[in-house]
This record gives sequence, structure tokens and C-alpha cells, in this order.
Amino acid sequence: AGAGVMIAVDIGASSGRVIIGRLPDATSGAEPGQLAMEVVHRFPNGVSEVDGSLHWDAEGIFAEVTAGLKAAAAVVRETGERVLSIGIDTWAVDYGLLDADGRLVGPPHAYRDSRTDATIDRVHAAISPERLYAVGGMQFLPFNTVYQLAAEQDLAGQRALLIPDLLAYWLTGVERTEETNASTTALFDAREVAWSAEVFDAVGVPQLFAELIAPGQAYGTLRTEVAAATGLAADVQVVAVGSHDTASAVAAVPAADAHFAYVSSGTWSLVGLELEEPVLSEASRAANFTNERGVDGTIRYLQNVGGLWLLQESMRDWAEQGRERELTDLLAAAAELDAGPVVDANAAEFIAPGQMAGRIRAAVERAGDTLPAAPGEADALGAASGVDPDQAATVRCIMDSLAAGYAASLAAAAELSGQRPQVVHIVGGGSQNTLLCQLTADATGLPVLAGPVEATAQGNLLVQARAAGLISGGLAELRRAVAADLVRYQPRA
Ligand code: LFR
Repeated sequence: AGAGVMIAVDIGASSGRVIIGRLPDATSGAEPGQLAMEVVHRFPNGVSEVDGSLHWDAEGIFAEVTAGLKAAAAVVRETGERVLSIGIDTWAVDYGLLDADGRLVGPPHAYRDSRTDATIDRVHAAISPERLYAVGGMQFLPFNTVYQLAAEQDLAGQRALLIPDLLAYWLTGVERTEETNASTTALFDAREVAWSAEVFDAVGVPQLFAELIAPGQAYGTLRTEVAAATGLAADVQVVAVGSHDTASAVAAVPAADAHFAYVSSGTWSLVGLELEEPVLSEASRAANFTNERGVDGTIRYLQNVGGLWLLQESMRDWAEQGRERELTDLLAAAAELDAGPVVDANAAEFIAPGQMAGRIRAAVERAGDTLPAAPGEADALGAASGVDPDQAATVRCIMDSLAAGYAASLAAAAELSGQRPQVVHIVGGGSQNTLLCQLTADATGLPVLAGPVEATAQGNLLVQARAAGLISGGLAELRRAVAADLVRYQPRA
């Protein structure tokens, strides 16, 4: 049989991809080299509004996954390679509900939906935020699964699967809950590494999730229908990876030593440290740090900073106004400007979609500041770059705000955990944003190492490679196999 390859299904809030990963086989005597990736399928993703609330089209996503697997099968048929396994990662916290027959009960809600506004106080009356934190160690985010489940009408007889687990179920027919993602529900006991009966009981929700599995363990092999539809062999395993995308991204941070901080920078920026033990102190709760579970039982001690969502949504606004601009032009125009006012990129007011540029401007003004130019105003810079001055000022504000948010989060993480980073790794889409990387170095006073862009897919593939025996060791060994041309940014005085 030909060389074995792995397939990553990596789906974010705005796009998904299916990727073939190849790693030289260590047991063949060759040095285990670096991972190589081939993207075989890309597709757009996004929330859609159904009856006034925000949903994911889970079945549409699954159709794209199937198309991607079919494309991957066609590639290996040509090369004579063999698919060893498939791993799936997506965003966290969201779930699909299944009825008694295992059918999806409607499209899953998307975490940016506002329905939890009505349930947060009810949950906190049933179990105090202090107690919730002492058990689960999750930062308060209005969309944590616990608040979403509390908004469901009637859960009797239903089961829930987190999004990657739902896709794995459709591939294999096996229901499991992958542990790193389970940890984001706030229904999970961070010390016991198990569902928390206490939290389920307190909020009056039945324990409706499937049995836990850890990254590296298999859900099962493909259902015959799936094998037939994709052209993959029926013995291909679907293996659990860090199915929470951030868990996979952090597993592929190409850190050479232990004292590093990371920013997984995409739609969200996940900013923090890797720890061995959770920090469940009251001070940590007050600072709103999370203790998400990582690959190999590590703790991702981090905060959600608003991220490139603020930029993506501003760009969507401008496109709707007939003022669409290229990202590179916007960033170049922003880089020409001096640092200006900042907003709190973590603020709950920026979670929902829509009118983002206006909301940012309003937040600046509420703080008694102004952004340099108003929409519609022209000046020399705008004329030269095609970027309007208000757009440049808004993008500059977003970049300054993100860098300031990263620096504040990292300072607090160091303080609360006692672990002081020497370097900041930026991975994901934001690692290509030179302005953001430089501003982060300046704001943190630490060197920034940027790359790789596709950390999430690499983390997904490397965990599969280890499960298949192509690589061995812990996270340090996996990280050495990450393919990345790192760009270094030094803090400017
Ligand atoms: C990033 C991410 C974050 C999580 C947010 C919502 O894609 O997974 O880690 O807090 O999405 O699920």
C-alpha cells in the first residue's frame, strides 16, 4: 500500500477547508520532517437568520465536507496514497440537538444569537458565577453552552452533539464528545475532566451529551453510505483531534521553549498562555480568564479578544454602502496614520453582527474621544489610496485596539498564573497582518513570531499523525513538525 495521509476538516465562522496532510513516516528510518498540506476544497461559511435568530446551516456544511472528502479521495486515487484518518475542528460552544431517532432537530443556533440575554440571570440565580467558575473555570461569555441550553424549550428525549462531534456522527454513526470542546461548555468540571452533574442539575438541564473522548482517540470508521458517496475506503477512521479549533491552533504554535504566549488570531483573537494546571482563583474569575482544555491535558489559559471580526464586519458594512476596499489597501492606509483612540475589543457590544464601523465610532465617542475623519470626508490620503479617511481611521482604531487588548490580556495572564512569557507567537490569519504584528510587539514589549497561518489545520493533522504512529512524543515533538516560515517583529521603543 502507498504512503498514509491524513485529512483535516477545518471549519471557521467564515470559511471551511478540507486539507490533505502528509508527514514522512518516522518508522521508515527517515527523519520525521515537517508537515505538508494540500488544500483540496474550500467553502464559505456564515450564520443565517431563520425566524429572527442566527443559525448555522449544519446540513449544508456537511454537504461541503462530503464534497471535500470526495476531492481528497480523487487526489489519493491519483497518487496511490492511502487515507489513514479524518479529523474535524470547528469553533466551540455550539451544538445540534438530535431527536430519539438521531435526526437533527432544526439547524443549530449560532453563538452570536442574542437569545441568551434572557437566560444568563436565570442561570446565575441557580448557580452563582463564582461557583460556575470554581467548577468549570470558563470566562464569562454570553454564549457559553450552559446559557444556550438554558434557552431551549423542551429537551426531553433529546441528545446534543457539539458541532465537530455532529459532523463526526454523520460520518461514522458514532456519538461522542471530544474533550477540548466539552471544556468550553461551562458544564464541565475542569479538575475532574468530566461533565459536572452539579452544573447540569443546578440549571435543570438533563446531561444530554455523549461519552467523552480525548484527542487521538477514534470515533469509528466511515458509514458505508459515506464511503460510497466520497469514494474513501470504509476502514478510514474518524479520529478526534483538538476539535475546538483553538485547541488545534495552540497545539501547532511553533514554540521552541516553554515560556511563550500565543495569539490565535482569526475571527476571534484567543490570547494567553499554556499551563499545566487550571487557575480557578477568584482573581482569575474577576479578570475573566478561561481554562480551556488543550491537547494532551494542557490548559489554555486565555481570553477572547474581539479579533478580526471587527474588521471583517466593518468591511461588510462598507461593501453594503458601495465603499468596498481591498484589505491590503485598508491596512496600508491605517499604517500611515499615527496611533489613535482605542476601544475595548473584548466588549460584549461588539459580539453581534451589523453596523460595526458605526458601533466602533460610537464607542470611541462615548469615551469622549473622536476618530479623525467622518464618513464621506475626503483628504489627500484617501484620494491616493482609494481608501476613505474614515475607513483608514477605523481600521487603525481596530488594530490599535486589538494590540492594546492583546497586551492587557497577556499582562494579566502572566500576573494571575505566575508564568512570564518571553515571546508572543501569533498564528492564524492575523499572523499575515504586519501592522497588527508590529503593534503587538510594541504594545507587549516582547518579540513577536508570526506564523503559521494554517496553525489550526496543522494542529488537527499532527494529532492524527501521532494517532497513526507517523510521529511520536508530546506537544514539543508535534510542534517541531509544524511547517512555518516565521516572521520576527521586534518591539519599537
Ligand atoms: C474561535 C472560537 C473561540 C470560541 C469562539 C466561539 O474560532 O472557537 O475559541 O470562544 O470561537 O466558539
